[in-house]
Amino acid sequence: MTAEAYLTRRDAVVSATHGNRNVHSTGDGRTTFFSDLSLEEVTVRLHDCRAIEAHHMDRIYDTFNRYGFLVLEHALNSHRRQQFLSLTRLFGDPVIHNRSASDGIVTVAVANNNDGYLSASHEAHALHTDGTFQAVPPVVMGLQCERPALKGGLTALLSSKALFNWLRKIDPTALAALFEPDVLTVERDNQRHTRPVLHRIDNVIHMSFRDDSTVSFSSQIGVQRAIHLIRQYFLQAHNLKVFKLLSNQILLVDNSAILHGRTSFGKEEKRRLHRLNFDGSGLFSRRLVFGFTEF
Ligand SMILES: O=C(O)CCC(=O)C(=O)O
Ligand SMILES: [Fe+2]
Repeated sequence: MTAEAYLTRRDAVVSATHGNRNVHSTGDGRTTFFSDLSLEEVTVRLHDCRAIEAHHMDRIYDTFNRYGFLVLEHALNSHRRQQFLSLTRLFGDPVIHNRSASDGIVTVAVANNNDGYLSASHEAHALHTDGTFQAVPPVVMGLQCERPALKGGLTALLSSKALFNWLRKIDPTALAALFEPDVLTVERDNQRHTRPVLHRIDNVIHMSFRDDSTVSFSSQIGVQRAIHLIRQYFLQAHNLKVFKLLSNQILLVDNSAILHGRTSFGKEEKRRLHRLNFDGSGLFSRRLVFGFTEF
């Protein structure tokens, strides 16, 4: 069966409006994860991303919907860029970035003149979601590894749902403050944007977060408490899944439900990744769910 036939055979998923786009936002069934999550559980191995068989498609959707991310490993060692771009069929159109090439891909490697962009440096990139500068952030974040660092440059992922549940338990007032419209302001180059950290559409919650030199937080007492707690939560190793993304592996993440980051690595390392973010539009992405529900 072709992938198209497989998809059209399935029932439609109820959709909700996310920003000005129509994406499916039933976060039901999102599983929280911690450091002990097995990588095997979230890795899908196939030959060529340009020709995905139906049973692989099944695993891609199941894994993404369950955990909010997956690692797609392609055996084919050539046509890497084309393979990555072909995933627009599954995850939606490319979201163009200040630093992207015309096809939407950003090269993540050390550049001498990085203009303050962490992705072009060897420094750690604290846990964040992509596109905090945009009113509607990219729905899916993709990172393809061409060459990992020999030492460091590890990927860290964190379940926003697990963080949410923890905050609700220990400080519900601080948690509620994260829904205020002016929690976080990001500023870089000529871009500036103020936004909430948590955003609810019907019963589905979406998270946008960043905490580095480009960011300032509202001085509201609840927000200040929440940020302090979030930073504490990040420091607990148990809360982070940390691993090395290897050559020919593509990490695909629900950018509204998972925070991602990376550890630092040596300046001289030849680490090289591609980043491509997707807008969640199109026929295939109807199989995907985004965000998370409260319970
Ligand atoms: O270098 C990495 O592994 C991640 C980079 C990143 O998150 C970004 O560029 O936004
Ligand atoms: Fe990122």
